[in-house]
Amino acid sequence: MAEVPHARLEAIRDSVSRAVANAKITDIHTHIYPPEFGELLLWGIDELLTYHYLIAETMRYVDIPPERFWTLTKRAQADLIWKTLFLERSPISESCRGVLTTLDRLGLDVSARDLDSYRRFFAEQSIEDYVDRVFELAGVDSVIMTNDPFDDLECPVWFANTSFDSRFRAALRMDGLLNSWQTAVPKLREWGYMVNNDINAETVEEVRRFLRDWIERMNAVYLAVSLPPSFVFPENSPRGKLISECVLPVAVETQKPFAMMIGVKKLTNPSLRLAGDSVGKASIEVVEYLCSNYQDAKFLVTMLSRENQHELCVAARKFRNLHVFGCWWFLNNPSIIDEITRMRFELLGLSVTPQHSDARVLDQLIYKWAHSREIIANVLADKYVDLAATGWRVTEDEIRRDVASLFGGNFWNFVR
Ligand code: HDL
Ligand code: ZN
Repeated sequence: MAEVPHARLEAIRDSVSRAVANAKITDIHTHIYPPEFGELLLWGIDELLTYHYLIAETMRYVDIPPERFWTLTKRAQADLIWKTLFLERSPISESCRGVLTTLDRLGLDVSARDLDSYRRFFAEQSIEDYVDRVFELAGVDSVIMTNDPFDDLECPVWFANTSFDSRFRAALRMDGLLNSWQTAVPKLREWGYMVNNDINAETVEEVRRFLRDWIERMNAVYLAVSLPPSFVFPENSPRGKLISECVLPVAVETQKPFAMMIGVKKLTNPSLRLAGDSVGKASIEVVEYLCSNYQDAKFLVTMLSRENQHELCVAARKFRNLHVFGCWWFLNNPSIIDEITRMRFELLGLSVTPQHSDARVLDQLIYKWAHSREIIANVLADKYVDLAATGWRVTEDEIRRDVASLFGGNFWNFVR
């Protein structure tokens, strides 16, 4: 074991910090939209404060029922959240800290705690310029959206053939199709797809046509669905049949990856609405089965339960058509990002996409990537320091090469 000079260790850490700080990121899963999508694009301090993560945290303190909270205006909700989580107690949670990181990186005086002055700043922004500023501050050069044909606000945008900012790429989100088939049938029929509740041969062909049409309409980068902890496959259910007869054949035919986001328990507390979802440990066997039995399909997988992470890494060691990504939702916290990233680098080397932002509010790109870059850079530097102790000397170019692969390169190679 070579004794590594302190100066060499510092040089390694500096090189990694620079490479990660300068990396141009592809954010492979978000819920943000370009201005052309109208009110689907959320931005500014009141949207930052009413992020559903902060609503859940606020409801733990305030003595008003959720039903009453939902009657408040967005501004009144933001005022209550600001008072409750930021002024009446220190904002130490990751979601609270994120708001402050964003304000700070935008050049606002966080120490002033002056919500009205922050509101005045955002009111002065033109959204077109502001999108550029957010992407620049976040160091992001493209984002993959979450695009749901069954969303009544979003669907018309696609039928209007609106052209929009090429930094925003689409992912065809299939929850409406796969997780609520009975509701999907009338909509599909309204759009001219002659489907029946009974998934017979004609329905299979029509759903395949629906998928092909939307992949083309969106120029979708991948197909995605969120799945419960109870997800099993194969399964004699509408979801099981639709995945095996429609999604997988079209994914293979188009070579679009099938992104499975597994482990969400929807509406554990319905009164909290979007903030009411929870997490459960899912079956890694379903991932192994799919990767093993559909070797000409490509699977992007992220799992929501911390308890699934190690077995997901091991599964990825067995199947090259499995690409692991992100520290999703309840995992997107410094202590867990650190743990999961170390586990992944140790088991999978650089063959992962360690993070996505899941940003719902445009400005969140700034904090979600500031926080994650710091953690991922620290873990990566530790790994190069471990290498240095063997006598291996990694060059600056090699560090930049490795970092580029983690922050988008691996993803685009997998997608192609
Ligand atoms: O299903 C998903 O894509 C999740 O990310 C949900 O949108 C969730 O509400 C969320 O925003 N998590 O960060
Ligand atoms: Zn998401």
